[in-house]
Amino acid sequence: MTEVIATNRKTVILGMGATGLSVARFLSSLGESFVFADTRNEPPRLQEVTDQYPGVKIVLGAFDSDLLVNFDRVIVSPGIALSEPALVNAAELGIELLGDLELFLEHAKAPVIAITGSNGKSTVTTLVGQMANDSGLEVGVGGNLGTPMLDLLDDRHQLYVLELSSFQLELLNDARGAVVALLNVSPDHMDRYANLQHYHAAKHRIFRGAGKVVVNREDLLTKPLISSQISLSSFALNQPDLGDFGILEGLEEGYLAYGIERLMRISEVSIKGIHNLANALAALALGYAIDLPMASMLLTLKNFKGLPHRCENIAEINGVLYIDDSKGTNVGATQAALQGFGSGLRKNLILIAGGQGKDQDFSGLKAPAQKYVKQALLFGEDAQQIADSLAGHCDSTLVDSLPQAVQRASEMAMAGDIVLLSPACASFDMFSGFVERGLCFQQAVADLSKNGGQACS
Ligand code: UMA
Ligand code: ADP
Repeated sequence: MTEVIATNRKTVILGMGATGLSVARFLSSLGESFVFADTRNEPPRLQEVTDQYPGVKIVLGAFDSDLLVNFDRVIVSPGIALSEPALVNAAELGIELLGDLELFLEHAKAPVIAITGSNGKSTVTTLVGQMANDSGLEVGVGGNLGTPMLDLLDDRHQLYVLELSSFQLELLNDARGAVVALLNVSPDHMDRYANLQHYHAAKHRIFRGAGKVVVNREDLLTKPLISSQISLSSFALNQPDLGDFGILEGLEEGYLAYGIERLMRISEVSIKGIHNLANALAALALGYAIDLPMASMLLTLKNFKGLPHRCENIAEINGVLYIDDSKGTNVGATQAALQGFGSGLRKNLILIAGGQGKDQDFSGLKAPAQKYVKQALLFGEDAQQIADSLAGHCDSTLVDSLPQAVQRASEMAMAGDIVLLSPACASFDMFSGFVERGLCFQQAVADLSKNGGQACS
């Protein structure tokens, strides 16, 4: 049980989402009082908060710039940007700003593995958690993945595995000896950051105070910039040096390897796609860093089927494969999916993409679209922007909705083609999140088979 340490500190929790509520539960368990504030007039979980914390003050609506001046400590939810004037003001006044991560690390009694990157975080976090679990450890797995990290705290746990977003890292000052990984860096959340350097700087905060570091040796942006004595190992899809993870004898028929040691045939890895081999190697490097037994980790890798809505094979209708990659929410992810499913022989992909572009530059899609995409079907808020980027590289058509895109795709697909939903965008213009978008796609595909399998024209 958590020790009760009541204080007179005046604390405000900013944000009444999953994180804010977990912070409230945590502070309550310590006997500490707090105030809630949320920029929204009607945050979705308001009723739950008023029911659970009847005496607690709640401030709703746009923050006044002096909202925080009378507090000692502000606990900021990841969805709130630090550029919010009330936070800028509080920082200038020397008021303590922190996120749930700092609180978590302060109170976690077991070792922590922390994973960030632009893509692959959820897959690697889940896989490492499964490896630890299969090797007999009591493990808490969460963070950006879904379960707020403070809800994981439990003295029975022997290990924590956290997925961390750039938002959650913005206020981190000391990783307190955690084993950390930065998987890859490509542009994302450009509506929150002034430029790629700012996003990169947020990601790199994971290295502060880290015990061991795992990086991607083929992605220079993942390497720590400061020289340090931290123990560093790497993974990538090429031949590894001694002490690193990689591939021997090529991607076609080769092996996952540790230095010169062959570990497992690539064909035995269940999760498909080249990007998932990188994820598998990252997971092995992290597990190795905390001494998980190699044989057990390799067995987990053989059995791990991957997460829903990440390059998930959902149906084959009249020889046409339908893939749900709804979690492909930025250009880097969609590039990986196009490269993973594109055929070298002919243009075999019908790409369904679009949504909220988060101020991204879509030009990174041009080359893989030119090579693999016979038709792009684009929907949502920033569909036109994607169409403009793809002009001259593949045929594009704007459609009104995702089900309409699926219908059109089924009419133009031939046996051997793949219909790939990999939106390169957030979903919030039309859906509650990537899960709802993926389920909508799956339903539209199921409707095709019900209607007699119109996937082949
Ligand atoms: N918001 C306001 N005003 C506020 C507070 C929040 O408008 O005062 C808005 C935010 O802009 C955002 C939404 O409310 O649109 C939720 O923000 P939040 O900070 O309250 O989020 P939580 O419900 O606490 O969920 C957060 C993560 N969400 C974000 O970082 C936006 C969840 O990641 C995470 O699972 C959860 O904590 C538990 O750790 C989700 C996510 O989309 C899956 N993450 C982004 C991503 O993966 O790309 C970073
Ligand atoms: P995240 O949690 O970082 O969003 P996920 O594991 O949920 O990552 O994968 C989301 C999508 O990102 C996948 O559906 C795939 O399109 C892409 N992806 C996954 N791993 C990688 C990787 N290592 N490199 C590039 N893209 C990837």
